[in-house]
Amino acid sequence: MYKEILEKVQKEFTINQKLHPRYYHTIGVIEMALTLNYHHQLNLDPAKVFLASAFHDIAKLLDKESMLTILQQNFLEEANELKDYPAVWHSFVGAVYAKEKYQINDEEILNAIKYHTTGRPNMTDLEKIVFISDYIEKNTRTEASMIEARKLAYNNLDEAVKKILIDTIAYLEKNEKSIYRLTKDTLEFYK
Ligand code: DGI
Ligand code: FE
Ligand code: FE
Repeated sequence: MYKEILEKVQKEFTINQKLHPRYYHTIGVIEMALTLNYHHQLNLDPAKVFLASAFHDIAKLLDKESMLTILQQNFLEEANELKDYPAVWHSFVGAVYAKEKYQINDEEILNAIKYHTTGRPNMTDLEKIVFISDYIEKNTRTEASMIEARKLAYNNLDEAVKKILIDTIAYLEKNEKSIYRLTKDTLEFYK
C-alpha cells in the first residue's frame, strides 16, 4: 500500500516531468509523524499516520479557481470567511480532494488534513502530529524556530503546538497578513 500511495503523491507533485520540492516536504512529514507516534507511544495506526501525512498537502498545487470552487461546494459556512486567507485553502480543499480522488473515507484522516494549517482547539493525537510535523520535518524546515519546535515536540506535543502557533502568528503579523479565526482559537486553547 505505502508504495502505491507514494507513487500517487509523486505524480500529483510532478510538474513538467520535474518533482516539486513539496514531495520531499511530504516525505519529511510522513517520517516525522511516524517518529512522533512511536516516540510518544500514541499507538496510532501507522497506516493512518502515513495516509494523513502523505495527503496533507495534496491540494497545494491546485489553481486558486479550482480551490475556491471546491470550497464553495463543500464548506458553505467557512467558504465566505476563508476568502481572505488563501494560504489556508489547500488544507480544507485537500480533505475533499483526498476523499474524492483517492477514496480516503476515514474522518480522522480527513480531519488531520483539513486542520493541518490552522490546527483547531482540542485536536486528536493524529491531528496534532500532522500539524506539528508539517512545521518541523527535517527535509525542508530548516529555520531556527523550526528546529526549536522540533526539540519541543519530543518533550511535549501541546507545548510544540503552542510554540508553532505563536511563531506562525508572529510571522504573519510581520508580513501584514491577517490571522484566520481558527488559528487564533487554536492558540487560545493551547495557551
Ligand atoms: O502547506 P505548507 O507550506 O507545508 O504549510 P501550511 O499548510 O502550514 O501553510 C503554511 C502557510 O499558511 C504559511 O505561509 C502561513 C499560512 N497561514 C497559516 N495560518 C494562517 C496563515 N495565513 C493566514 N493569512 N492566516 C492564518 O491564520
Ligand atoms: Fe499545508
Ligand atoms: Fe505541508
